[in-house]
Amino acid sequence: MSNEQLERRWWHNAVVYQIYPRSFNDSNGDGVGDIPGIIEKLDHIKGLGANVIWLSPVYQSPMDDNGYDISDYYEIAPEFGTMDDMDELIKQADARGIKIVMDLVVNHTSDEHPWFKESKKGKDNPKRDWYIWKDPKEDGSEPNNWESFFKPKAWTLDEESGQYYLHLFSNKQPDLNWANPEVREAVYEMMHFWLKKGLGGFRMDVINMIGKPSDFPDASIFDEGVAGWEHWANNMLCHQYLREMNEKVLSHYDVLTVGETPFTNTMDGRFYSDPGRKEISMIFQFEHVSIDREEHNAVRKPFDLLQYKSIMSKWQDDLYQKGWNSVYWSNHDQPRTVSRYGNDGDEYRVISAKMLGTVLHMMSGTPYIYQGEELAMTNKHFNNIEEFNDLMAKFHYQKMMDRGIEPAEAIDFLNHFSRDHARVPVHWDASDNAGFTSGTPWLPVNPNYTEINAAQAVSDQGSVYHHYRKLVELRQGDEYGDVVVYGKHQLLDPEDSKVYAYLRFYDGKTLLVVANFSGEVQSRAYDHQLKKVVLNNYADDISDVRELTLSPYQACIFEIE
Ligand code: TEU
Ligand code: CA
Repeated sequence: MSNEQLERRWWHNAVVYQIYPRSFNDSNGDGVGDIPGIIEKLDHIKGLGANVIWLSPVYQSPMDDNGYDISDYYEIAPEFGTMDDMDELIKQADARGIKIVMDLVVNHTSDEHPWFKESKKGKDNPKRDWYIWKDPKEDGSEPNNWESFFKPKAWTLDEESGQYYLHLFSNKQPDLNWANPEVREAVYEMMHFWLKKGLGGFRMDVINMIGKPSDFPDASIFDEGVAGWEHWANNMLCHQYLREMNEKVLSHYDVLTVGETPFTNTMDGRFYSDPGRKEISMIFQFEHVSIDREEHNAVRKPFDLLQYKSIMSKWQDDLYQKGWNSVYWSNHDQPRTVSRYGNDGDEYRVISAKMLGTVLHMMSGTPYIYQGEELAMTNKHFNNIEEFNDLMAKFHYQKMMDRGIEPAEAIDFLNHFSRDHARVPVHWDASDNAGFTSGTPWLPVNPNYTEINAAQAVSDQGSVYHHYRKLVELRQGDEYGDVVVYGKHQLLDPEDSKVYAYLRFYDGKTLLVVANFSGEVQSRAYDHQLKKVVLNNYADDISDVRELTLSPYQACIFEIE
């Protein structure tokens, strides 16, 4: 079966490597990663085969949320470098066949953005309506009961004017008013400025939240997520703004656009990514990373492989020929992949990380590799709340304290889920501070850097880095590229709680992917004739898939008749 209904696009077989600049590589010893530091390491990314870099924000920012609070969209934050450095990065990446995708953070700005400073000046200011200002309720309380991701309430009172402004994130991240056409035009103009530099596209931060219903109704759903989401996530206004953005900006360039979209189902996924709707290339959804916790309430739940398989398969199947997936294990907001889903102990860290990479990279969609995932970097242990940096960790901690949870238990939750795990600097080598900086790193490195680092991984053909490289080669190579990128997907044995197995078909070619998620040996039988073992994270010879003995965390890709 082929997928010819979907017009082929360059980003269909792209592999994205995500860089969180603050934590990637520091070139000048101030302890903060920077753009020249990224340029120094481009060959590491090229060596992996990734051909797109998603660069988390490098714009001017007071860094309340590490750059997701932008105070000037046309300037680079001095700690990250200069506009010349940015131009050089685009050029150097291009010379290696790598496109740069920048983060587009336009649901909100920083409260230190000149637009907001103007807006705050008073009700008559021409920029007042660029943000969302509302009168209090009669009793002086917030205009409605919406919550924020980082604060208890989504509204902050401005004493001077007596009005509240809306912020779905921190009070230093006021939401822009997309209902105002001037705001939209200003955003489009800024997007043209960057795209004209030859960018590969944009990753659009919480883009599914830009539409706010004009009546600002109270939330009535409190059992999941941030109260209010039923009103501001994925509404028709958002789709309308995206189609306008597509017409005025995106349609003029051949770019990859990925919308970050919490609270979405597969039908929403189609609404955003169906090419005929002319919105964006793909979304970045959160269903599968929400299995093991209630994030908003900071409650941990056991990881359930059956649920994981069912969610991933639903996305694979529902978007087939209808839209486009992105697939990922982690990003800068998620814990480390191998610690969360694999086994980060000495014995199985490498094996289980290869298993996880295999399962994900044989799926349809555009895979995202988060910096350090290719080294199987692990979660770091934090001892107390002072050691965390992220504002969300602090917010979750406070929530848990308010619920009467013991500090030790709260720290245990954060040791599983804090966004700081992803933000610990990348381990480049075994020298001081993992070779990340010659100074003092802004967030201390993980002491296990002496064993887990890029120098080791690149020189060891048996490393996770080289396994990922092979997975990328399969996607981009002639032999299996079509089946990996465009093949139809079929989940096998949905009730198998230890082994994840699925098929991919394209034009007479079939792949069988089998992955043991457990630390025990598993025997399984798949009723197919083996043609070739394409990749195996163990060295054993396999001659028959009708009688398979899978070692702990073993993962194989087979071509079958
Ligand atoms: O994240 C949006 C978002 O929904 C996160 O708060 C998410 O719930 C959590 O981080 C996932 O565990 C985006 C950015 O990725 C994040 O870094 C920013 O802090 C946030 O938007 C605000 O811009
Ligand atoms: Ca630096």
